[in-house]
Amino acid sequence: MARVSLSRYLIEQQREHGRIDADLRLLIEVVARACKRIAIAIGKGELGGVLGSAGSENVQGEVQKKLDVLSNEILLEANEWGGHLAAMASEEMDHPHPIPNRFPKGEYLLVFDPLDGSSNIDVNVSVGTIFSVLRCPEGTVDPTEEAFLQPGSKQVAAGYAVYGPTTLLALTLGDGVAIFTLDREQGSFVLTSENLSIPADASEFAINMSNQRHWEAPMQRYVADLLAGAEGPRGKNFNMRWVASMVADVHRILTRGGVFIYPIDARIAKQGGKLRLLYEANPMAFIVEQAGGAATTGTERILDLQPTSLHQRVPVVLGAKNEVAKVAEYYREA
Ligand code: P6P
Repeated sequence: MARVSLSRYLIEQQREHGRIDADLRLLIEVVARACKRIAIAIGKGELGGVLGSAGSENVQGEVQKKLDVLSNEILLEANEWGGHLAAMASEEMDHPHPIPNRFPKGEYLLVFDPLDGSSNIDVNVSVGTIFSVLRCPEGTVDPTEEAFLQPGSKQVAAGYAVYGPTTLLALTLGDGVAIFTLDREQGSFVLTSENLSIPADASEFAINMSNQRHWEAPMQRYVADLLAGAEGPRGKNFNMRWVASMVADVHRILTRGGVFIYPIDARIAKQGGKLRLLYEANPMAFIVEQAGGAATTGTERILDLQPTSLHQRVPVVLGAKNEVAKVAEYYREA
């Protein structure tokens, strides 16, 4: 197959499918370039002096790793001059980041988790960057938090980079999902698969079992039935994986199927869940649905949720559509 670079793919999406305009094409290329820089920084590890904590906390009250702060700065710097954005928001910043007045503003909003799963960095496990693109509401001059509070169904693009044995970029523009692999010699992302499809049934589930005693009863029953295997109500055996890096877990599901669950539990009920709606659940839900999967809170479609705050958290059940529907059955029966 002739090598199709990310640039060529985006040009063709613009020219042949009218899916994107020049500003959105620039946005995706700039984010991909930023992800290359993040991949290089991560790849240096201890030799780059970038491991360990930055000695600060983010809005989530989580200790920031040096790479969290560095990745955030790389994405801000890469995107502020291009004239394609009205504003940016990030897991690492309390409030939206305005485009400096010295640069032109555009019609898009970019929201991202610059380095997801960063607790895995110091033990050399795959981590990633997740991003979501929205249109800035008409007539908004200085976008505040409210401009970002749009249902995930309004996303015009979403994607993630996985910094693993290879660096991959997954991207949807609303017309299927494409995966690009970073050619380290050339420094360019090359199309390596498109029109991904998640099998409707799952044989593998991903959940942090150590929280089992805190889950709601329907979730406890659902997982107990998975664990009961062929002799149990499901009549088949299931395998389990938990990387504790959402990007790595979701990428596995996108490429070989399964279901990923971070449910509400008694410890985190008051905060609404663990994963953030705007820059984890929404982009991943868009990607998973574009690959024929489903993404809910357990009962509600994630892309239909009306966000109420920038860093809002929600429970997440995503992946094989029949398995996601099965979880909802357990909740309905309860
Ligand atoms: P736990 C990483 O911190 C993250 O936000 C997701 O990437 C990941 O799926 C989840 O939290 C892991 O949470 O409770 O298993 O450490």
